[in-house]
Amino acid sequence: MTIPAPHSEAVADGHPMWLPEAVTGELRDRTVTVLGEGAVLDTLRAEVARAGMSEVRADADLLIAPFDVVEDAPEGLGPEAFFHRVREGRTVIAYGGPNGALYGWFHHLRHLARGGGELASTQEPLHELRMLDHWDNVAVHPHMGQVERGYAGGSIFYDDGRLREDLSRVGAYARLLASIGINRVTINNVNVGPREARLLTDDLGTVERLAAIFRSWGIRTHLSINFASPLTLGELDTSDPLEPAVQRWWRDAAARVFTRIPDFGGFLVKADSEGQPGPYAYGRDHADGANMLARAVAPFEGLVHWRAFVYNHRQDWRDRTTDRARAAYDTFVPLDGRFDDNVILQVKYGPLDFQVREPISPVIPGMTRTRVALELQVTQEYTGQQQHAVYLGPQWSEILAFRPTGDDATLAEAVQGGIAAVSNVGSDDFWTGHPLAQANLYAYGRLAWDPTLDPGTILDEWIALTFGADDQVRRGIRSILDDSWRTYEMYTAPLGVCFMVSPLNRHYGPDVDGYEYSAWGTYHFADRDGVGVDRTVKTGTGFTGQYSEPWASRYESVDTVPDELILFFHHVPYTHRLHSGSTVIQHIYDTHFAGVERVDEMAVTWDELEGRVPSDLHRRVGERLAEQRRSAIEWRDQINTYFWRKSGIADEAGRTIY
Ligand code: GCV
Repeated sequence: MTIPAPHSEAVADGHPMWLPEAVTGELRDRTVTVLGEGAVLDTLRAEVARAGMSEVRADADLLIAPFDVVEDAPEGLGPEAFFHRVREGRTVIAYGGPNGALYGWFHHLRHLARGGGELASTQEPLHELRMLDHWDNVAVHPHMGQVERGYAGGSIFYDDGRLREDLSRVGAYARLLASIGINRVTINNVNVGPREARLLTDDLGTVERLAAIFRSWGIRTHLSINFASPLTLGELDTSDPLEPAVQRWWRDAAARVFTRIPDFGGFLVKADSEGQPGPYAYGRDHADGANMLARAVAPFEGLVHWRAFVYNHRQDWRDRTTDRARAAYDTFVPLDGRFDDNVILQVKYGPLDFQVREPISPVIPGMTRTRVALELQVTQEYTGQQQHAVYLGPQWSEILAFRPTGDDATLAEAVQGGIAAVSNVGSDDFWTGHPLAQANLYAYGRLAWDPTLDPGTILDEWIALTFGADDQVRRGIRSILDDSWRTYEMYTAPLGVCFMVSPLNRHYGPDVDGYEYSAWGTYHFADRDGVGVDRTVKTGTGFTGQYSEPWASRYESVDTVPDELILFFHHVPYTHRLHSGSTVIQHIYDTHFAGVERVDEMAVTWDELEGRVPSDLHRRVGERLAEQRRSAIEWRDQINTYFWRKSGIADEAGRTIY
């Protein structure tokens, strides 16, 4: 089908993201039969009506019906599965349960947007839990604002201390999430302040209203809680998890929530992490803390997502024996086997903090008797803050395809507790600040559904659904985004060394030594001879020993460590020769010059799309590309100059270094 570019679409409420009205154009005046009842099917009926289809009892162009009433439908599949067949002008969407029906419908829209044609496809998500976490504060935080690490305006939920009156955007968002298969949302920041703690008590009405919107799109709502609430809300003088009064407090709190919101998902907890309270204050461990909460929600089939992001953020930089990368494994692996079944340990993909390049966290394969969830960051905290065009699909795809024990299961298969990620949307007209960052949200949902999808194909889908069928637009955006993650890596911190971001400017832009003498445990140890962190068992912090084979040995040796991670695992001389044939110093110079050149090419390609995409969107992306270029040059020049001054080794190509 041909979708006209949505130039003139009325978007009083902002750009529609990837489902403009035009997407359903071809379905107008066609007939449909929808079988089944319930809130989600009501939503689906409203969807088909919105597309201009009319419901008929029989012989419809599109039949949406449960598996058991459709001939040839597959058997033995779960409630989120669907079967989608287009044959001789007739379409069948057979479903396992209401969510499957909705997912099948959106699969059909994707299919039409990409040209349609005959097809027969059965789909079921790999994971039951596909979650988005919002770091939205109800009250504006003095340092972090309305949305912590948010780069797209305010929160779509809250405004200055209260729930927004107009929640139409939340409805539009829930629809978009359903279209990519997200079925869980956490509605407040993991750093839970006093105002946010009240969501669980006297402000439950807020949760109830948001949950009602999400529910109609098959999405269950979760809440971040503050572990010290029994104490800080003034009701008890302790929050010791082994204290019966504390256990009762949480049981009562859970009962209140589930009475009002029977499909409530559960609690997300950041405990004993970056100043958040936790069980340590009472000499208890994370299993004590997590199980206490898990038992409070268990009668209602609720879950506790307990985060593994635990480390000493008050480290002395002089102390070379403490390694932040080791912290989560050292803390949690000894507790493996002690967590209740409804506890999910939520682990960031790398051992540090959502860097552009990190090895996989060894906690994930290390916890074989615990349900573990993978945590990704859609919001681009360390990847350009939605000022830079950085498509993260390839990074996530690489992470999901990693084989932690060599040839056995992929990481995607190993995470029994599903996938979670921090959302990137806000009140901005384009939802995500940088309009091209919408592709990251889209890709996250698609990969959470099927981790084996190709990130390029996912981009094609997003482009078709967003901009229509103009092939020049498709090729242009593909050429800008396909390698943009690697481009960003090229002009920022090199070879897996991490950080080098500005602490003063909220992690945006370069500051090579910004964290070097800080308490945060993120150091690069550059000196006149070399750079990198020795995390080997033989001479370093021993972190490589937390991996299984073949990775433990591969990371331990400079001869076998992958180039892109060498500085994460080793301190090497600037003259060390990489597998690529280049020396470390020359690699730094080359990639930083080339990275900026690639940004220049991105800007030229974007200019050529003028008139083919909505003009306000074209302008916004153009402005962001100009900022990306400025920032990339700053990165290039600070990094190159820093290492030239440290090493005294000139660039072989004689380019300008200051
Ligand atoms: C919500 C990083 C971010 C913090 C964030 C934290 C976390 O440290 O900078 O803003 O806090 O991760 O994941 O808890």
